[in-house]
Amino acid sequence: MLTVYGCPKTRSARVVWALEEAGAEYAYHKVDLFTGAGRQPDYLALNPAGKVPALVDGTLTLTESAAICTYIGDRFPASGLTPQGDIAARACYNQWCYFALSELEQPLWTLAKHRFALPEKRRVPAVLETAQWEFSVAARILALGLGEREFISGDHFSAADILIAHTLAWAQAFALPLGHDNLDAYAARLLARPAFVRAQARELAG
Ligand SMILES: N[C@@H](CCC(=O)N[C@@H](CS)C(=O)NCC(=O)O)C(=O)O
Repeated sequence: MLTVYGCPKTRSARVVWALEEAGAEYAYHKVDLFTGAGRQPDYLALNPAGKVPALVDGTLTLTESAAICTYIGDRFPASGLTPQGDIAARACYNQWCYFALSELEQPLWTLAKHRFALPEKRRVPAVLETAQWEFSVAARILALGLGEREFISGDHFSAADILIAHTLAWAQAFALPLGHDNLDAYAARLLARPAFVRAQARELAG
């Protein structure tokens, strides 16, 4: 049995979404970040960073959302969440996963950290405007890469779409315009997938 450690409205949504797409059986353990559960010794023993998501599968513990989503795709290959056996397709998939984390998500994380996540004395309001601009730069590259295609990598849904669509939902929650019609349509389409809707309900139910 796989166990996800997560908290609603965080990056654990990506992992629960991937599990729902894969039709996997899993247990969900809520780590309430807002009451300090991530800093309790039992959770720090699992993830010394005190962050979510984490996934435990037998003796394996993983703590990075992109690595976890990729693992779920490989663990449940029939899900089609990760390209199997075609190294070029896998490289394109990897490229968009890395883009999601290093380019698209980073400005949003900067906004979150300097608006509320960091201790007040560490926040630098002057970076907020630059972070918004950086997001618009990354969104433009994403819009060019997506073009008129339905999915970001290859011709079917993959875990790269999970990482990117979740990040676009994050931008929308911050009231940042995606700035491109194809991104608006892509986000609306992917965030309406039944597996994402189920994932949100599962996290809220704890
Ligand atoms: N790179 C990590 C980032 C994980 C992360 O920062 N998670 C946030 C929630 S979205 C968290 O747990 N923050 C709690 C903290 O920083 O103490 C991933 O993608 O899994």
